[in-house]
Amino acid sequence: MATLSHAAVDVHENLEPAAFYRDYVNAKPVLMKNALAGLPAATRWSIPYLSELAPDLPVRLKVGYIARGETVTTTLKEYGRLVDDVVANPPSGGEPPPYLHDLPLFSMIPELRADMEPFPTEYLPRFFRRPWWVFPQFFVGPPGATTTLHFDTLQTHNFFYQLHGSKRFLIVHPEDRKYCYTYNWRWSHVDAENPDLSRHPLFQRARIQTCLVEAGDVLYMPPGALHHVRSLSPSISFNIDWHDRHSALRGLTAVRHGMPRRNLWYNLLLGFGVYTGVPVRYIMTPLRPYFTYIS
Ligand SMILES: O=C(O)CCC(=O)C(=O)O
Ligand SMILES: [Fe+2]
Repeated sequence: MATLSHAAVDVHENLEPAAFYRDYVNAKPVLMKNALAGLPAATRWSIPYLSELAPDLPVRLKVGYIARGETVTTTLKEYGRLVDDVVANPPSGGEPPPYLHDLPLFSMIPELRADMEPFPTEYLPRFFRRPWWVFPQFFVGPPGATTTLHFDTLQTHNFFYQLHGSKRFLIVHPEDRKYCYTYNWRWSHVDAENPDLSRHPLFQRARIQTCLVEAGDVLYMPPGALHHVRSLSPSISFNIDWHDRHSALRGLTAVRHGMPRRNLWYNLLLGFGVYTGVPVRYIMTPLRPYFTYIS
């Protein structure tokens, strides 16, 4: 086993959209520190708060390693209890704990939207602003909840919004995917936190950045950046996977590099939205399966 040296992700408070597009989009990750600090969600949200709003809501949990895709369904209230158990009796080693992963909670619990206003839509391309709340996918979990190294399936840009608790990200440069021993299109065999360089020697060439993301922060990751994410406490986050014109086009040619064919369809739809500015409701019907498919 080996410890590799990691560079820090750039951190900015008050990064204006123009500077963000000039210096970071399609180039490198950046942490927008406290960008959400004024929103009610950043102080109000906790796992009990969610489960009291919708105790009987059925939620799909991922169990074991996320890449395996195994799920069980429970209620939000039961999941809250499970998180309390993990906090009270932290497991020592073994598989990561069950994780509520990739759920469109703003559609499932519409009351949550008010806690996120005024949402900073000005960083998103126009297509993703109206209405912004159809795009987020939530991640809610106990300390130790982990998503192992992967890149996002449509090769979108990623805004990651942290509202409660904190997470540690390890981020690999998109060009260094060739050192990551990937399988099933986007998953890596490498344990990025504790790489076994005798099995995965090329990984020592990967450029890795690290970042602590805390409640109120927004992290940007460019398309194709691989990321490993660990919750350091009970945590509530959501992301928006978005395209600009460049990434939408690259998302079409990615089938040549092994992207599953059905991603081509979703990238066509999102690209159509980005290029034409059509309101999302006109393409919501064909797009809907995407929101239950990404992982
Ligand atoms: O927060 C996590 O566990 C995973 C986040 C992630 O992979 C993403 O936002 O694409
Ligand atoms: Fe991801």
